[in-house]
Amino acid sequence: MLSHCLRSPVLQLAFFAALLCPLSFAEPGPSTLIGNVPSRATVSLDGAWHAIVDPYEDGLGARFFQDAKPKSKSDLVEYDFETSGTLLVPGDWNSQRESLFFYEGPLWYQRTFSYAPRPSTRVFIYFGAANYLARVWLNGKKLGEHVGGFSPFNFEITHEVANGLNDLVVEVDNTRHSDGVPALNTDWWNYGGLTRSVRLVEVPETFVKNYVVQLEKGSMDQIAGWVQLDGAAPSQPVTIEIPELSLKKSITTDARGYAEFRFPAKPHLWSPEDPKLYRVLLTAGGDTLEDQIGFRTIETRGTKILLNGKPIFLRGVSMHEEAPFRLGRGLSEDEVRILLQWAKDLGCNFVRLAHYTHNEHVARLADRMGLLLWSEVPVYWDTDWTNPATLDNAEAQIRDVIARDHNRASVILWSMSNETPPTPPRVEFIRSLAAYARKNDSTRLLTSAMNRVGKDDPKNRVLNDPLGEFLDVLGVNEYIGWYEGTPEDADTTHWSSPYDKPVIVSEFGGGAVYNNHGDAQTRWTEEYQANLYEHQLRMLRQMPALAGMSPWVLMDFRSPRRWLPGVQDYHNRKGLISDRGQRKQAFYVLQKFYREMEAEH
Ligand code: GCB
Repeated sequence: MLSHCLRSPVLQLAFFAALLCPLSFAEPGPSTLIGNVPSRATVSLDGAWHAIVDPYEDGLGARFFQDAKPKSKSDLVEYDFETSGTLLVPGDWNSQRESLFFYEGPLWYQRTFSYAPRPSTRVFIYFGAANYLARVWLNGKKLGEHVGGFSPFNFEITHEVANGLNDLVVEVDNTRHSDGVPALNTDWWNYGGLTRSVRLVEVPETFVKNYVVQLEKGSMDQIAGWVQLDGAAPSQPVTIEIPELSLKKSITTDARGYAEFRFPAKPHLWSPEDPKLYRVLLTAGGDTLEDQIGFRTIETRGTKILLNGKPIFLRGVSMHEEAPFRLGRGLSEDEVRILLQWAKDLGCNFVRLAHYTHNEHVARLADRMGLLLWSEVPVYWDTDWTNPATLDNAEAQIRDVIARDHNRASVILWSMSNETPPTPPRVEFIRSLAAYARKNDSTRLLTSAMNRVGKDDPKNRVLNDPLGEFLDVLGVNEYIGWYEGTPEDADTTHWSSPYDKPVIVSEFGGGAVYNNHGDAQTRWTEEYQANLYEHQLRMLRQMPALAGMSPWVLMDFRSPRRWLPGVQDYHNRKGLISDRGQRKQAFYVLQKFYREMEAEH
């Protein structure tokens, strides 16, 4: 990915400048990303874009990026964006056109925009995400490429953007690859398209590219962090202000635009019960950036997770980035709020964002609503463990979500992977990925959802995946009562772990069709699912080292590998809530349990 993005000379410079930065407690990393774009004044390019479906990928050879029109009556041009129909951005194409429901392959987007360049202003084009490969051209000139369906990326266009009308063409290709991240098989819909907002970001010539402002690890009275400037005058005074704490500090960046800071402060601590956010202002040169930041600590001690120094039990639920009531990607802030409010109604203080980076509204809303988050990269099931390019790809994805969300108090866990086999190459892959994540953010906890447990005696399960050594928190997915045995088997199953670390049961559950009733032995009934939850919860109460759980899953979601007609119809039905917002019986079983846990902790 990096090599693709580095085709732009400006980004190359930024990249090598960033590489020179000293490694510290939270190094800025080689990311070319602009941080905190949602807080900047941007020009939205969302709306209807022209779209050409190109199943054989002939558009490259036919030079769609030139958006040509016949110059004469006899001129042959075999495509025409203007008359090819439109698709909404942000959005996936699968749920916008019936003919594209199962479509995987290349599709070309085009739109024009007017622009009036302003003096001393740099312009970037920022994509919230495009699944999976994106190639971008402006006025016929290639800006670069990006691989990875869930991370943001940007290209500088200061010297490419025209005064007046500009023509933007983006090829998006959601073909799956065995060496991709994720690889070939997933239990979620491979929604293709420009699935998040596209914006123009204007910044002064030298600007705040990224920053971290948070409590220093292990401290409740020191705020620490770093600022990275980008531009021709990288050495500048930078002011960091937190008006409510009457704090105003100035530092000066070095020749590479980088500075660290540390100063005493006693902020009121952020927690799910009291999600206090402070207005934080960063000023450098002509750039002022505003953020809303919560201050909290997160650490582990033995088998406990400590938030602000006190043990916390994570009452969670897993969720996909799938829109309520309509299914699909391209979620608005209001749609994210609905999902997070459902989690709160369930009694949650924690949400597992499965299985990839979710959109940028989520962590911001979670900061405001008081929800802790587990954020994951899509190293899912079979991955090309020995391929260095695959590891680079996974590293780029974790690097970019860290660069996007490292100021969000809600995010406490970075998850490296989901359900991967404990073979030596996989252990080595995830060990490297975890080391890389820690280098980019040493303040948060690392985890993985594991599912291979020592099962010599199925009644005594041992969480002994060798990966446990490199993680702070052990995630475990188990499906007693659904993929193995009966729900009652949970009553006599015991768990242990050789690691003195907290455990989160990151998945358990079973499928039910809303309003399908029967006895508790009949699959797909609400009664079966509710009974499964009853037995699971009884078992989990006895589980030593249990620090939290995120059952599978908040809402029914689309999956290509769920075929059963009349029951699944290409949906995974393990939701506690249907895709139409109806709550199943198991929702109330879990809600009751969470009320009890809240009272006990
Ligand atoms: C799992 C996976 C999740 C699936 C779920 C299921 O173990 O982690 O992605 O959707 O099981 O429903 O089978």
